[in-house]
Amino acid sequence: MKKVAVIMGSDSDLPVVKKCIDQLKAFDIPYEAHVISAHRTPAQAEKFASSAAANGFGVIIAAAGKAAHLGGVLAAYTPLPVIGIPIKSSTMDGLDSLLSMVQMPSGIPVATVAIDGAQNAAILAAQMLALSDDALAEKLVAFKADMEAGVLKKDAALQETLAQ
Ligand code: RP5
Repeated sequence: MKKVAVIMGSDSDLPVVKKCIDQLKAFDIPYEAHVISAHRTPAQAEKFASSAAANGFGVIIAAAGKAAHLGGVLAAYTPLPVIGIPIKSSTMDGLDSLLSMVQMPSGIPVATVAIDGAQNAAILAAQMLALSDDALAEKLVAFKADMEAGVLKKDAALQETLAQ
């Protein structure tokens, strides 16, 4: 299976990004995580993204806050799909990060999840890789079934509470 690259702009993003890494691990998806900044280490951002496909990656996840250009810069240097996680890291509650990631010009998409939506980034990456991996596709079906069972259980508990 191809690897997922989890790139964060700063180690201060890790508490949020950890939810993404945990979900990738739960799906047994091989990954690498790195701190690379679009602004502080632009040469590394170019180098990593330019060689990512040749290095066995299938998807890149980019987490960044404030003027969050990381996803866009990585996407500029690779044909791989890039998923952005806008981090709520500033006085603007993450809206700055969200808009910096999602408002990409035509030709360079960044598939942006919700502010701090790290788990969804991992699920979306899994769905992309599952297009060519039947075992992973089965794990995604089981994941959805578990979610459904969890909600049904909560509804049953609610009905019991309301009936008292
Ligand atoms: C962004 O600036 C990072 O992704 C992080 O969310 C934010 C703050 O970085 P630090 O100053 O904590 O390193 O580039």
